[in-house]
Amino acid sequence: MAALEPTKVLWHNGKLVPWAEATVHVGTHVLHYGSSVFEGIRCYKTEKGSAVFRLDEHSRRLVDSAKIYRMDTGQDAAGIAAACLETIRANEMEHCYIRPIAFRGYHSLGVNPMPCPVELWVMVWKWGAYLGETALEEGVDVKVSTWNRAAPNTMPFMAKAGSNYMSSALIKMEALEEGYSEAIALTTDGFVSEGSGENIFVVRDDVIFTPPVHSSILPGITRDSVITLARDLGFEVRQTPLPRETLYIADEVFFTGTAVEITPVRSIDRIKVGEGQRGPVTEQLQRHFFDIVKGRSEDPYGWLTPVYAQEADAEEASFAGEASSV
Ligand code: PPE
Repeated sequence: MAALEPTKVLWHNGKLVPWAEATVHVGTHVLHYGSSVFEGIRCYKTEKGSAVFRLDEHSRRLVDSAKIYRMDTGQDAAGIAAACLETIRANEMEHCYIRPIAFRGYHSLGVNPMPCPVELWVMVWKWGAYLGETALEEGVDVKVSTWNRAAPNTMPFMAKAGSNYMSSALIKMEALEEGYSEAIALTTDGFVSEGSGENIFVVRDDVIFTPPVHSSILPGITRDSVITLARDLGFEVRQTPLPRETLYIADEVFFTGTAVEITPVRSIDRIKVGEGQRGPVTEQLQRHFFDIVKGRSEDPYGWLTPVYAQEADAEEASFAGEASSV
């Protein structure tokens, strides 16, 4: 993975701070106890200017995650969305990944996080293909992880919390060490859950299946977008617990997520998925998804928030005719 490239500024509790000054003390609560919640959002360069994908839904999920952990960030969803837009504009990004993060700051150490002030930051950076350059077209080789996702009422997976990602890191490191791009984790009772940073979908006989929220998944916003797109394209979509072996007998399997977008899975545990290449349902969903996020087609769901709205006319002129491909 490429090293972070500094941008000009980060947003911190309402102020813009230069990149090099965006630091914390080693005594900061989050470093010891993982007390953070965060989001990952993409800003796309569209044919009508830069636009953020589902900004309101991501902002709302951050509010929800903070509420689960009794954190007061000082911002509601509208405030978080505004902070994201301000950070993109201050850094003059055309396209980027946006990471708002709230964490328990510096005051005292000990498990109780309540005395520690909550800090809210937004950083942005350029993030390309998540599972490699060829993944979107050719698909990825994955395994079923030996690590399960945590059971319900252990860690709240509906919160996008930093601490959940120690589970993800175990899943990811095992996969990479064994020569796979990614791994799929099961729930503690053996049903399919999700990848280390992605939701998963299975296609069989043109019916699309995905694990339900109670299968220890993060309720992904890309997952929700794909369910909406698929239903509007006429597919039946079922959110139902999936036994592990449904992965091996699927016609198609694909991951969804902000970073991974829609990425086909071509083998699982060295067993070919379908023909061992991107399938037609995955391709159709990718085409509709990328047409919307890149502004090549209408945005019937209102999923895009323009970043430089006041410059919309100028943006339209400068981006006109610039076709980008998946
Ligand atoms: N499950 C997990 C565990 C997860 O981390 C993500 C996003 C998803 C599902 C999909 O959610 P959504 O982005 O709302 O569709 N993972 C983010 C972070 C990846 C990282 O390495 O950091 C992402 O895709 O941005």
